[in-house]
Amino acid sequence: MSNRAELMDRARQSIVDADEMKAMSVIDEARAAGFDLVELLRLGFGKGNTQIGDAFEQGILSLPELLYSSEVMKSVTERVMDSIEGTIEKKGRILLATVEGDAHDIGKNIVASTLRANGFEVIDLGREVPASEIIRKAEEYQVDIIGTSALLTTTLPEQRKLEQLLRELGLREKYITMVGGAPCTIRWTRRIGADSYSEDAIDAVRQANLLMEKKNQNKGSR
Ligand code: B1M
Repeated sequence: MSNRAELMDRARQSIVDADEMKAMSVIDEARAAGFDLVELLRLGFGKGNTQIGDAFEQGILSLPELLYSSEVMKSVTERVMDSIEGTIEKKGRILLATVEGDAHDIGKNIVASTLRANGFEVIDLGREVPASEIIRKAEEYQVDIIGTSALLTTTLPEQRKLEQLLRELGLREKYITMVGGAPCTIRWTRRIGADSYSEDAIDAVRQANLLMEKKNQNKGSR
């Protein structure tokens, strides 16, 4: 019989080791033992996800290692989310995309997995997505939040383009906007009129929680 703390640690380690087989067997064991899979995702696998992001930033982890680990995190998140589909109430629906002209999606994928692991429904449009397409999909899926990632100083203006287009279409008040990516700053966020900036995936969850709380309070007071 597996002990909870030991399973959590094995989940974390499976992401650090980018070991998909090990990760899947931890999910099977946790399910058989009746553990909460969302908690396993958040406090076990999620911890590994944060650890690999930090290790890359500190130069301890190489880029291919980061890629392999984030792919395992993606599979694990999908597997857990599929198995609990419909059993938990989602905190909100978030659309994520890397902006047009930008092929960097490793960080955005980590943000997507972390948000999913923390109870958000995420519609991930992938990378190099034009602002018009982001808005079209936001309308189609009736999302609460639109989040964009930009990794190049040359593609950062796409985040401003999204804000402008939303305003032109009279949709700016309908959506909460979140921005992120290495060259993005709080100053830039204020300058373009986006609602929120997050430094990393954990911060993105914190911001999304706050923004949804605020949205629900406003709904309640109307
Ligand atoms: Co590119 N690249 N790259 N690259 N690349 C950078 C970004 C660069 C800093 C390298 C350098 O010069 N030192 C530089 C940008 C310089 C600049 O503009 N200031 C650069 C360049 C110049 C380029 C090319 C132009 C190179 C060329 O072809 N001449 C080219 C552009 C291609 C294009 O986009 N059209 C290019 C290409 C590539 C690859 C395709 C080879 C590859 C991307 C593969 C992929 O993503 N699928 C790549 C990579 C891997 C990098 C580096 C090495 C790593 C980026 C990364 O994944 N970081 C990068 C240098 C570096 O950072 N050491 C570099 C790890 C990731 C976890 O962090 O993405 O910051 P990050 O995400 C974080 C936070 O930012 C935040 O949370 C994440 C998790 O903690 N976050 C959000 C991100 N999005 C968020 C959204 C949110 C909230 C938080 O809310 C919505």
